[in-house]
Amino acid sequence: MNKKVLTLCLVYDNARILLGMKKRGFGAGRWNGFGGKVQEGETVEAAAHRELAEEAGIRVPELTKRAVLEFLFEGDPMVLETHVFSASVFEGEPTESEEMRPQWFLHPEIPFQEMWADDRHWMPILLSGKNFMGRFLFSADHRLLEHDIHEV
Ligand code: 6U4
Repeated sequence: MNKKVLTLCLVYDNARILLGMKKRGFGAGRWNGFGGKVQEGETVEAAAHRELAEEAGIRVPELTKRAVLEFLFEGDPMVLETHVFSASVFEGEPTESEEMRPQWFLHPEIPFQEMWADDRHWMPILLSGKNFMGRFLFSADHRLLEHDIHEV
């Protein structure tokens, strides 16, 4: 089984969450957290900081580990092992990059219909402060077929 290690960072407080519209590549046209592939010789946490700076133009003094999510696609042996981090304090002004257009959303206005189909299942758990693990199976055309989430 092949594995790709990815990061995903969610910056939020009690009222709002920062999401980015992915402008190109995998998941283009969807709102998502900020992140990407962990590079060779890089720790997962260093990759999370780097992607947040590259894609949203912000720095965070501290990232908190919140979840590991596995994404699988029917007919594809690759597992996307995605390490989810959160932060509430950040430095800088969220700025559009080549890859993402950042925007704040109030919690009740998170645009789940324009996001990956798994997000509606775990984002409320994330915002409630809990840690969790999840496994999600998608069809080749990105419909969510199965999901399994455990709080930890
Ligand atoms: P390039 O184009 O090589 O710079 P890179 O930014 O390294 O890409 P990318 O964009 O492929 O990596 O990373 C995918 C991003 O999408 C990661 O932050 C993880 C996230 N992601 C992938 N599947 C997801 C899913 N089902 N639900 C979700 N986020 C997902 O919420």
